[in-house]
Amino acid sequence: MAGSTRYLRYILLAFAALVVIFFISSSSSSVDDGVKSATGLLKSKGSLWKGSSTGSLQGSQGQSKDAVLESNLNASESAFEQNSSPNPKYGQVTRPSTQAPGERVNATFVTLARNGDVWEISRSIRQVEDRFNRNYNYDWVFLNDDEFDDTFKKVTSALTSGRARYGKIGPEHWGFPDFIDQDKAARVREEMHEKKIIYGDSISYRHMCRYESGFFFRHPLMMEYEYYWRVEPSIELFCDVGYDPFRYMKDNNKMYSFVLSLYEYVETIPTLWDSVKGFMEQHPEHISENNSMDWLSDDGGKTYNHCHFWSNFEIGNLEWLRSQAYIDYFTHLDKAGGFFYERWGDAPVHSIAAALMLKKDQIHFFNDIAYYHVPFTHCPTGEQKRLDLKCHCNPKDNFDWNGYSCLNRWYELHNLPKPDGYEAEQ
Ligand SMILES: Nc1nc2c(ncn2[C@@H]2O[C@H](COP(=O)(O)OP(=O)(O)OP(=O)(O)O)[C@@H](O)[C@H]2O)c(=O)[nH]1
Ligand SMILES: [Mg+2]
Repeated sequence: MAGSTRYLRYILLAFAALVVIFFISSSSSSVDDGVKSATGLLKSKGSLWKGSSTGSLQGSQGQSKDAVLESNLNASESAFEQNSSPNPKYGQVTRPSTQAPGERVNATFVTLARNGDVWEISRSIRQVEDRFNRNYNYDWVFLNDDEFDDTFKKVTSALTSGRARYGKIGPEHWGFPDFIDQDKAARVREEMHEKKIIYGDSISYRHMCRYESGFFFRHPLMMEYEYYWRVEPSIELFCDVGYDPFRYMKDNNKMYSFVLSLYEYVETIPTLWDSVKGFMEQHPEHISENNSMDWLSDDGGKTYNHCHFWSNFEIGNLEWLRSQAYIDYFTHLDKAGGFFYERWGDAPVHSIAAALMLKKDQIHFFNDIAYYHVPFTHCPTGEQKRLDLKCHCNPKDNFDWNGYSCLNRWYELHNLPKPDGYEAEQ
C-alpha cells in the first residue's frame, strides 16, 4: 500500500511539473506574440519602421529591449518630421508672405471686440488673411472699451500679417451722454425685453452701436488712416480677393461699400426717420445731389422703407466719416436720444448717411467679396465667377435675390441688368 501511495505521489508530482512547464511556455509565447504583433503594427506603418529585418528587439551591442525600442521610435519620429511633416517649429515662419505688387493705400482693418471674442475673431482673421491680406499685409486695429489681455494680443498678432495695434476706448466715447434720461432709458430696455426684441435690454449693445455710429473713426489710432475694412467675429470669406479693394475704393472715388443689404427690424428704430428728416431740414447743404434716396424711400422721402447696408462688413473712407457733414448728422441723431430710448443700430445710421450724403456712384457693391455673418450669406451670382475665385460657398445660400434683401432695389436704382443666373437663386 505504501508503495502504491508513493507511485501515486510521483505521478501527481510529474503531472504538476507538466502543468507548470505548460504555463511557462504558453505565457512566454504570448509575450512573444505581443511583441510580434506590435512589431507587425510598426511594420505595417511602412517607412516608419526602422527596426532590424528580423523584427528582433535585441540590440546588436547588448542594448536593452527598451533602449532599442526607444531609439527606433525616435528614428520614426524624426523620419516622420523629415518625410511627412516639414512644418516649421514654433517660432519659425509657417507662411512666408507673398507681396502683391503695387503701392499700398493708407488703410487698416478695424475690429471692435472684447477679450472673450478672441477665438471668434481669430476665425475671421484667419479667413481674411488667407483670402486676401497675406498678400497685402495691411495693419489691423483692435478696439475695446476694456484693456486687451495678453491672450487676445498674442493670438491675434500671431494671425495678422501686418501690424496688429490695440487701442482702448476712452469713457468720453463709450457710455451714456449726460443729456440721456437714465430712468427713461431703463424703462425702454424693460419694455423691449418684454417684447423679446433682440438685444432690446442690453446696455452694452447700445454703447457698441453708438460707438460704431459716431466714434470709431475718431479713435487716435484710426486717425492715422484714410480707409478702413470692418471685420467682426465669426465671419467667413468664401472667395479669393486677388486684388486690393482699398486701392479700388481710392482709385474710383468710392466712400462706402457693402456686400449684404436688408430691411431693418422696425421696432428698433420707430423715430429714426423723423430725426433724419429733421436733419435734412436743418442741413440741406449736406444732402448730396444724385443721392440714393430712392433706395431708402418709396415715396420721395416721406417714409423710410427700412433698407440698409449690413454694417458688420464695410470698406469705407474715414475722411468722409470725419467730415463736417457726417459729424453734424451723427450729432443730430445722438441728441435725439434714439441710441438709448430706442435701439438704433449703426447699420441704418451709416446706411442712411451714405445714401443721402454721398453720390449714388460713391457707394460700391462688392459682388466678388463672398461673405457670411450669421445668418446671411453673400455668395457671388454666376458659376464661372465662383470657380475663378475659388469660392467655397453654396450658391443656394446666397441672400442677394431673396425677398428680404434690398439688393434688387439697388440694381433698379442703378438701372443695372441682373447678373446671369440670378433667377435660379431667388
Ligand atoms: N469691446 C466691446 N466690443 C463689443 C461689445 N459688444 C459688441 N462688441 C463688438 O462689436 C461688434 C458687433 O457686436 P455683435 O455682438 O457682433 O453684434 P451683431 O453683429 O449685431 O450681433 P451678432 O449677430 O451677435 O453678431 C463685434 O465686433 C463685437 O465683438 C462690448 O460691449 N465691448
Ligand atoms: Mg456680429
